[in-house]
Amino acid sequence: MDRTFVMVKPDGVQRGLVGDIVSRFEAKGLKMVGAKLELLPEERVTDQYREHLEKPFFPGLKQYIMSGPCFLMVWEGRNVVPIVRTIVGATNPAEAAPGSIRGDLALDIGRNVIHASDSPASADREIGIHFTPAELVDYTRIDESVLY
Ligand code: RTP
Ligand code: MG
Repeated sequence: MDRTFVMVKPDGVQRGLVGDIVSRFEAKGLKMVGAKLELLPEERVTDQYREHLEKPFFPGLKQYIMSGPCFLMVWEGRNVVPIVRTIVGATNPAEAAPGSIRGDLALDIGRNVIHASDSPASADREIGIHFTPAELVDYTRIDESVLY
């Protein structure tokens, strides 16, 4: 089954948005298979955002992500990577559709509340950065027979 890495950024944790965000993925029918609240070390932030290392916003991005604990999750479901990106909304909250997490809950591209993997390859890579296999659990959602 497909998996993706999702992370509520420090602004989302500090604003008390974790429950709202988790609810949206649960209500969609996706399955949470890993979760933890963690202050990320610099190496993992750099690895996570390595495609942006040379961008002018990188130092500010790193400072933002390390400014407090993040809520890290792995979600599972058919086509979960693009489905989660749609639920998250456009990178710039000013362009994110109403009903999406960033459209509803964020205002500024530099404080856009949440991260989600942008492809299945990124998801595999990012899950490997942040979770050990033992931290990912196996269980059955009540509606799984309908989903799969
Ligand atoms: P993310 O990786 O966090 O899920 O966001 P994304 O795919 O929608 O956007 P991406 O292009 O990967 O950018 C990563 C994060 O960097 C910050 N950013 N700031 N100031 C800026 O112009 C700027 N551009 C990007 C955002 O926090 C963005 O989510
Ligand atoms: Mg990205």
